[in-house]
Amino acid sequence: SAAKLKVVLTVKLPEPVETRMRELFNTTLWYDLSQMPRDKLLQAAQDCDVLVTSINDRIDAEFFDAAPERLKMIANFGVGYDHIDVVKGAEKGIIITNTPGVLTEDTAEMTMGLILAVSRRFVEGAEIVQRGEFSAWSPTFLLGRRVYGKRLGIIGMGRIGQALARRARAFGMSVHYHNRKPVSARISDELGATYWDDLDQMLSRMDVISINAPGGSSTYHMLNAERLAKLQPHALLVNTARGQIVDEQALAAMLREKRIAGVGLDVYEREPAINPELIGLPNAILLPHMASSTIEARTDMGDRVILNVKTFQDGHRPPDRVIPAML
Ligand code: 8YV
Repeated sequence: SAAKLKVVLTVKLPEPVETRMRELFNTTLWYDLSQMPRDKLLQAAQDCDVLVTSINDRIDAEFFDAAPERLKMIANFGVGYDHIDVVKGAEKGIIITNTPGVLTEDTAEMTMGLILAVSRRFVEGAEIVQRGEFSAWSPTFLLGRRVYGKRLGIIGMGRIGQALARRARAFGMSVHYHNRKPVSARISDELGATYWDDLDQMLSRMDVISINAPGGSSTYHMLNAERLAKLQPHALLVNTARGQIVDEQALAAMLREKRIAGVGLDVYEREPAINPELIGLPNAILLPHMASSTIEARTDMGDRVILNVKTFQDGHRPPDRVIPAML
């Protein structure tokens, strides 16, 4: 069999995943749970065949320019790869892979959970109990809004958007979506989803908006101040995709001015920093990028990374190779 590749991990992976990697490859761990300093990242890439990376690392043009001949593959632990300059990577002939499919249901679950939590004020209620302030019930206490019968507009109808659509239907929502193009007739029939070519029109007609599109330059500030202004004052927005899709400053202003009723956010423009104007608002549920944080998804993501690296080590084309659209 082929010689073992030298694999460097820039982030700690679940124990069973690391154990398996140590068996299959010549694996080094850079045990750094927090953001790794830039020079450390560039250093990590200096002496390996494969770099296993995550959203914490910025794999940009500078990185690729500094990368040695030896580096042949970047295996991303995650489905989104907007932190990787895939065009530059392709120019340098470096194979880039991601982990699609294995965190779809988990992310859709969390998104549906956020829709319910924001609509029905779970967090405000839980905090009242924790503070010992549940003193009496009243008919007008913590009134939320019913999810059943509401219109959900999904921005980005890929795997995760579709998984969310199925859940939303089960909760009695009508499903609408905006996407670069309509989904196939088969999927559209199954989901009973209405396609909106015009995002502004969809925004102005929905009760809940969920962002499930990829990040990167094609969706950067897709929801800018002007677009956000199309939302109705009773509308809710949830984002479990990428923070850069929304102008966070404009969103905070909308919330403070009550031009939107609530938000559920798992992702931010400058993670892990969060715009301070979003903090402390009762109608904003803010989560720390945890939509795919399940034991099952993390294990499956690790298995997917292993499959990609192993396939490459065996001299074949890795299944989850990311190819820049423009090449
Ligand atoms: C991860 C994600 O937590 O897969 C993605 O794109 O955002 C999350 O699942 C993280 O990005 C891992 O790198």
